[in-house]
Formats: sequence, structure tokens, C-alpha cells
Amino acid sequence: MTMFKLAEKPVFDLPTVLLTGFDAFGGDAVNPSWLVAQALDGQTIAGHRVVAAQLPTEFSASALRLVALVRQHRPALVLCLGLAGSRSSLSLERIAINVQDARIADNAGAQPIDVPVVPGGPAAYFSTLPIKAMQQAMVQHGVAATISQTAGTFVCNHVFYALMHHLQSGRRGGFIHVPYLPHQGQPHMTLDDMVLGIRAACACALTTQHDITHGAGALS
Ligand code: PCA
Repeated sequence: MTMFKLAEKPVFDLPTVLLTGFDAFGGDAVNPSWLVAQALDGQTIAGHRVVAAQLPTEFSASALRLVALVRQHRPALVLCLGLAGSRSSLSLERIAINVQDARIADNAGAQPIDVPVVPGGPAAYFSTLPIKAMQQAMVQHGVAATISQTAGTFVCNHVFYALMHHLQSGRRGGFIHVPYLPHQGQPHMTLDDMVLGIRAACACALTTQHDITHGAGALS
């Protein structure tokens, strides 16, 4: 009589979500974007396994690492997170632009000014995530979330643009900025709130084919 039992479907057979955060930069001790990604690493969301990875806050090295991760994991969805210390909510980025204009040097000392991310590439790419539906899902979970019309011109925009350039084949991807943590001076949102919001955002992206129409524009 055989002693073998049929194994349950191993979790590593699940399709993956690649979730990235950045290392600390600009004098901060921690980067909450990485803490959020790390907290969700290995979790299952809507039948997908989360693979978290840290990107260096460096022009070019960050995008090279991201593209290598996408090739390695072949994720169904890629969501990159970064810190925007001036924001007070989770910001779903709508657009990545083909320019780098660094106000401070990156972690490798590079400070490109008015240089394209991809020479000859299109001026911009839109996120291919259902950002309005994701915003609504995050708010329904009690987490403050907004649509952002600019991811800036530093390393986050660089990674977002490089991601969308690489994913042109149709795989879905996008970018969300997170605010500082309470101990860094932002009083409204805890790490648990951020993790809850990003989890809800991933679940929504994985289960929503067509975005909703929902006003979230800006006058300036
Ligand atoms: N935020 C920076 C780069 C790394 C990060 O977490 C940005 O918004 O460009």
C-alpha cells in the first residue's frame, strides 16, 4: 500500500504579483514603501502569490533590477511602490513621463537633469491598472487614496516609465506612492493602514478587467 498522499497544489504554482518597494534615500532611515511590500511578501491575494522585492533608489540600476525581476517571475501583475513624503494618502499614479530631472542625487550619486528615461521613447505611458476602481476599493476599506497626475521626475517616475515601456506586450503594471509613516511626521496613516490599502488595491486590480469612470481629476 502506498504511503504517498496527494499533495495540495503548492502555493508556488500560483500566478504571481510582483510588488516592489525602494530602499531608504535622501537621509531617511527607512522607506515605508519597502516595509509595505515586505509585509505582503508571500501572501495570497485573489489567487495570486505576492513576491516582494526591493529596488535601489538609483537611476538605471532600479529599472534594470525591475526588468530582471519581471523576466524571472513572469508576474500577472506588477505594482511598484515608492515614497512621496509630501503626500498624506496612498496615491495611484496615472502617468509616467519620459524625463528625469533629479532635485537631489540618487543613492549612487547620480543626478540626471532633463535626460529621457528611454531616448526616443514615447513622451509618456499611462498606467495599465484600473486606478479608479482601485481607489474606490481602497477607500471602501477605510484607507485614504487619491489619483495622482504626476509621479515626479525622480527615481520613481524612472522605474514607472521603464516598467510601462517593458510591459508594452500587455501585462498589467503601475505605480502607487505611499506617504511617510507617523514617526516620520505624517500623522494620518499607519503602516497597517498602508498594507490594508495596498492589499485591497492588488485584489481589485486582479479582479477588475475594465476600469470604472469616477471623477478624481485635479484643477492644477
Ligand atoms: N521615492 C522616490 C524614489 C524612491 C522612493 O521611494 C521618488 O518618488 O522618486
